[in-house]
Amino acid sequence: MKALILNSGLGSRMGVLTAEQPKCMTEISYCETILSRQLKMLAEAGIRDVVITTGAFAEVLKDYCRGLDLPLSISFIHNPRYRETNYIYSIYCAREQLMDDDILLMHGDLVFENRVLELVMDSDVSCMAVSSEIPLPEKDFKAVILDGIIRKVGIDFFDEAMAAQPFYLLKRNDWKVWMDSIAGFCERNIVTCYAEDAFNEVSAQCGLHPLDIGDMLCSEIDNSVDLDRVSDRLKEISARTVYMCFSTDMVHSGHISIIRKAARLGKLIIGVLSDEAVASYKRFPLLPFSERKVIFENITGVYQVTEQKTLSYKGNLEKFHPDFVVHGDDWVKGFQKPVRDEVISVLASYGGRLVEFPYSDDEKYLSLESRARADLALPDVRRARLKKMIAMKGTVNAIEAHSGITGLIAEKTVVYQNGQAHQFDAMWISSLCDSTSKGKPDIELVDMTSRFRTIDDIMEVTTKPIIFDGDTGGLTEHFVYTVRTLERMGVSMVIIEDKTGLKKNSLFGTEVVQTQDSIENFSAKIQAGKMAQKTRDFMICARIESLILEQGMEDALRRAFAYTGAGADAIMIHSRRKEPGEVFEFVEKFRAQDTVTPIVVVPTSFNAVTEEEFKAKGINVVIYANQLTRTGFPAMQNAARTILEHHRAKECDDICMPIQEIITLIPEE
Ligand code: SPV
Ligand code: MG
Repeated sequence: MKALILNSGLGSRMGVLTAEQPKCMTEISYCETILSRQLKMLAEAGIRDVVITTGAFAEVLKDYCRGLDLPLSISFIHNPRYRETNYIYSIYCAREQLMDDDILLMHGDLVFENRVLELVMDSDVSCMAVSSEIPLPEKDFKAVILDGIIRKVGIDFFDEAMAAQPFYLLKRNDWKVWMDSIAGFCERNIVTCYAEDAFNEVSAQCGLHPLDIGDMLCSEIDNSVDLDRVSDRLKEISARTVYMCFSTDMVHSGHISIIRKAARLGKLIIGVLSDEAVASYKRFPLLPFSERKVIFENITGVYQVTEQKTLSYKGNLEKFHPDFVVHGDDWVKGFQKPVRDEVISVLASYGGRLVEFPYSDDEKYLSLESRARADLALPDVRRARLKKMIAMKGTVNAIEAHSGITGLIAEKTVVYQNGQAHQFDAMWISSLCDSTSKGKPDIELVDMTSRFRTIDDIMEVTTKPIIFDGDTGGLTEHFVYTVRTLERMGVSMVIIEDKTGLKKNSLFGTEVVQTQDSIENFSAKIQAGKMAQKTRDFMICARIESLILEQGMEDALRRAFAYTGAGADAIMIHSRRKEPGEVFEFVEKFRAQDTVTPIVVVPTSFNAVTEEEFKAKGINVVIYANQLTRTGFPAMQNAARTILEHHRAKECDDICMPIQEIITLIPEE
């Protein structure tokens, strides 16, 4: 596409302003002339070739254009008869430069806003800018429209007409028809009329469509009154702001292209989603907020970058009051719809507008995302993430997984509530559930090799960090090997409990015989584990069973400080009471002396407490230790009973996942 700018006119109605230079060099805003503004906008929109017709002060104009130093190849075509002819003759002079291309035609005194340029350039058909909102002008151009096609353009038509501006996109075939007509006029020396008179003779073959630009700025400057009016509008336009939000950590050409478009609407403020919001919305960001912010700050066209702490735009919209919010049209439906609805209502409250561009679901971008996910599963990346999550969110949650499929449930389950997304931060490989799924009691009977196999099954299909239930850790001499293996696999944390001998599940409490280890022995085990690990990321958490075994708060606290002294990276305090009182008392007393060591809880019995309440108390990891197992097996038992009762499977169908769903549940990579 080539741009053609007609600058051969004398501009005599501009008075002194055109005494020494062409009209297009009139200043319209600070440091900007009509022409510099046009050329900059064309260059930014990707136009490379421009033809400018010249008349008076041709050399002044050429020097000026060169001085602008824009990435444009400009051909200057002089109309030697500029005093006695109209621009129909200038176009005729330039005809050889204007063959075989789509032409963006504009008058040299036309000032327009970026949205107009974008609409005209994006048109699939030949078009002319018209306005349904501006009253018909007395003296300026009007377009007569019949059956959706422009039949005539001129100043004397008032019926079936709309106000029109000399701003056209002409597809090459339509342009050829018009050009031939222009040539016919000029060769008959009809050179003082408008080029549009030549168009009117061939309009039926041109297919020129009206493009309604409403009240957007697109105006010629004929005199000083126009100049003042347009300059005022430009001040208003240059103060406009645009807001966009990004969660991405991999900026690609699709993002750049939408940023470019958005920046043409005004000063672009980008909200970069906080790490916490990104992690809850899709996955842990590969780059932290601080780095993502710097990337956006350095993209051309970005005016300001700010943090958006939630998926909701409300806070930032109320703070910045942008004139526009730009987004892809993918959020019209789906989980982001409530976010969009809220944006629309906040914008409506102060008169802002939402601009949506078509969303590109390009294959190459999707594969970037799946590569990022694959990276998250690498041992080093996965292992380090639990610590980062705790630092980032303060409190993280984990759900039990004991197989590939339960791992996938932990990985993929997302709940959207009021424009917020919630998902689990990590997985807990419970000894109870791992044993149960193998039909065995939770007494350290399932050996470590088998437990590692479970971890591997889960790791193969997931990316989230793993907390491993290491039971008692076994003999210290064995525990050091366990630590090394877990660390190598990419597990983030092992939790070992301070029991010895035949371990039973804590939820039995004192109903069964269980022996607590001595502080010395257990501390030595922790120390040996810490010595064995190779990375800084891996965490050993000491689980205190004093409350379970009714040894009292003092004992629990004494152990907690001894274990952290021995190097424990975190403390888990366990309880089987329905009320959280003793856990909260422990946390309060522990926090009075230690504000940093993460505290872990497993609220199987005190399950009425919410994550927010745990967070408020200073608890950092909340583990839902067995809920998938406790819901999955009863459903299976029910199915088995139903079949036995009916001697067939039909009655079971209602409680079964459809065959089609089960065979497509796991997508092939
Ligand atoms: C497990 O899930 O195996 C645990 C937690 O160790 S509890 O069952 O509460 O002891
Ligand atoms: Mg256990």
